[in-house]
Amino acid sequence: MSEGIRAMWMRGGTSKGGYFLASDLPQDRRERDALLLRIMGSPDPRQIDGLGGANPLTSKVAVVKPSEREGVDVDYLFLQVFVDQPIVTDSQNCGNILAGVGPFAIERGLVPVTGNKTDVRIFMENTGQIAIATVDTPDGKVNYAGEARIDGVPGTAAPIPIVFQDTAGSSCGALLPSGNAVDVIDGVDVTLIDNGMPCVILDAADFGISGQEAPKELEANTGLKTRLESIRLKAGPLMHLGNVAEKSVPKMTLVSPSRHGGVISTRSFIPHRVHEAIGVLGAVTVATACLLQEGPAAKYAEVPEGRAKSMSVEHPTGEFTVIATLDESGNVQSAGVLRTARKLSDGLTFP
Ligand code: NQM
Repeated sequence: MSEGIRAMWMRGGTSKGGYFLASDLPQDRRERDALLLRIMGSPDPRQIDGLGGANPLTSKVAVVKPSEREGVDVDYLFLQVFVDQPIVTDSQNCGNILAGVGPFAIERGLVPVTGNKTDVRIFMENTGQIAIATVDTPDGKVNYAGEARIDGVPGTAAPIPIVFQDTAGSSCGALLPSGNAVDVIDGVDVTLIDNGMPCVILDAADFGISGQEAPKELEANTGLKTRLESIRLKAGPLMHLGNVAEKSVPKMTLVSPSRHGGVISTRSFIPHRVHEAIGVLGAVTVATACLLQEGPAAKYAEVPEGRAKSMSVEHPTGEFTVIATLDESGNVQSAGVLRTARKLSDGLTFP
């Protein structure tokens, strides 16, 4: 039996996964991926022989190392471990798992505590951008308990505000990679957009649904899923993502008018299961689509006035507020979000 691999398991935002120091994993990518598949118990829809939770939202990995970049504390590589296929991909970032990176880096001694709050500057390797997470650190160590509440997670926890900068075109090279606010694919108007997460924004009404359905109901709608996958495979090359058949991007976000006072309502295929809430950078990207002149999101969006916009994106288990700060040209310059995280276990895992 192996001597075990050091891993911390954490809830990060509305996701859950394993957090590893890069130095605790094999350098060789194939060896590393084989190991992570074993640890998660993939490929298997139940992940019965591993720590994965049988859902893409609970089959995630953060690989963290001290950064050599000027003004950056740590580098964070996100890996999505597919549940039922032998695939580990770095083709997407994850802002939820990101929420645990600051606490993890402090716990592992990569970042010193600087007072009651400690800012951790994180280079997100998947997309090459910086996020600044503020971690609650009274008494010289990470505190996880607190009063912050995020929809999609029961109870409350210590707040972890995160600010993203310059996320436009994170994976696709441009905010609107096709050059258009609206394209037509399979006869449907779509917005192909990337402000931190490549997303295809679609009008739920174009698929004969209200956009208020529960995730399970949407996942049972095979006709809908077939149409979305056909659009997604065509969107991939238009978004400069190449063949996306085995990639977890772009995400497919169905929008409809808000029902609870927010800017817009969403249901997100990520890309084959339906998110119980919405991804962090997914929400930033949808909020940005709401600010365009045209497109399925702009059509329904109720956008607040001012250069610092508090934009509430509704999702199946509540809402997600993005504080979008616009520059003079009306482009999103930075986006602030609130997340929480919780350390669930720390020890050895035996692949
Ligand atoms: O968009 C799920 C999640 C995510 C991604 C997904 C995320 C983000 O909720 O930043 O957080 O879309 O695969 O963890």
